[in-house]
Order: sequence, then C-alpha cells, then structure tokens
Amino acid sequence: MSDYFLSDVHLREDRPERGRRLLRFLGRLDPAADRLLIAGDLCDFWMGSRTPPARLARDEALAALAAFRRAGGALSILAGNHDQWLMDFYADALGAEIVSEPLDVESHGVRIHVVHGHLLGARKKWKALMESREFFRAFGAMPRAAAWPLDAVLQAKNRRGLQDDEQRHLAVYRDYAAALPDSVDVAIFGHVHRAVDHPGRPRLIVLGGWQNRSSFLKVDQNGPIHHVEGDDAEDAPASPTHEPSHAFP
Ligand SMILES: [Mn+2]
Repeated sequence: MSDYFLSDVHLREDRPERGRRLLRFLGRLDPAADRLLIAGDLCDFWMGSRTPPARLARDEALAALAAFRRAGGALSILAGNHDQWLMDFYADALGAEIVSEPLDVESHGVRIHVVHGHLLGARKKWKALMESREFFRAFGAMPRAAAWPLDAVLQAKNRRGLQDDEQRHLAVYRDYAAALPDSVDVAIFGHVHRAVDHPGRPRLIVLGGWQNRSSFLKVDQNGPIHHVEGDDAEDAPASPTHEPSHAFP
C-alpha cells in the first residue's frame, strides 16, 4: 500500500513522451492498494485550452488515469496554474477527487503539506494575468497560426528567465516551509520543474517536472522516497536513479 505524489507532467499532444512516462508509471500502480495525488499541472495550458473535452478524454495517459480510478484507485488532483480551469473535466472524465491547496495529508505516519507553488508570491505579474479564465478561453479560441508563435514566444521567454525564476521560487518555498507548523514532516511543492530534495524539518521536496524524466514521491512503510527516473529506469532493479540534493540559492 503506497501513496504517490507527482506534479507538472504538462501533458501536450506535441510532447507524447510525457504521456508515455505517465503511462509507464501508472502501469506500476495497484488500484486496489495505492493512492495517487497529482499536485498541479497535469495538463499543459496549451493542451488544456485547445483540446475539446471529448478528445482530451481519449488521450492515452488521461484515459489510463480514468481506468486507474475505475478500478478502485484513489486519485486526487489539486490545481496548478496551467490546469486550474480543467478541474471539472478531471472530476467528470477522470473521476478524480478535486482537492484544494494547501493540503495536509498523513501517509504511513508521515505528515505531509502540499501546494502547487504558484500562489506563494514568487510569480511574475504578467504570468499571473495570463492565468485568468478569459485568457484561457481566448487562447483556446485563437487560430493555430496565431497560437503557435505565441506559444513559442512564451516558451522562449520562460527558458530565458528560468534560472532566475527557479531561484526566486525556491527562496520563497524555503521561507514558506520554514514557517509551517512543527508538526509537518514533509513540505511538497510543484511548479518549479527542477527536482529538489532538501533535508531538514520539514524536509522540502520539489517533485520535479516530467519534461525529460519521471519523478514522484512514494510513501510506504519505508517512509517517503523521492524517485527521479530516466526513461530506461524500468529495466533497473528496485533502487531508482536519485537526483543529488540541490543546494539552495
Ligand atoms: Mn505550475
């Protein structure tokens, strides 16, 4: 019986490897015993805003999540900035339980605090503006010929500012975790795509994005273990590839 936490898969039809990673991951779960919490940004903004729900439901990875749920698996989802307008879809089409942040859960005696991370104050204003339902709708209705270049500009802007953005967020995460009650054992964050596992009280974990690999926190009777796996990890024995702990900025 294990509890799994993951975030920032950023499913997109033009990035099928992300869906394949999620499919492989789901294949290892036991719906009769395991529970899964997705801490935001399961779907990328592009996919969420531009794909009609019926087609979205046919996405292989999303269909596998629905199947996990139908087979009795516990699936909870909290909103990220990319998929906050998809919560009704997740509830209806996937059968997910929608939870709101901050979320406090206990797993195998470990007290865990979960947020996506975009609401803690480190985000640039222009990005927050883009996350309105109006922008989501407008982007979804935009002709492909206009949406592609805009998407490319936004991605390039994100890449250029990545280092600063990550450092700013991680500093905010560290302060946020330090201010949590002493009862919290592990503070889980998403949004930043770099996997971080920082010891301390609470232990600070940034789950990590699925753009280039799979990463998740597994909690069972052995305690919480942060797994960061390359695409060939399935053939490897039980001990996963571990990302070294990153020093904080
Ligand atoms: Mn995010």
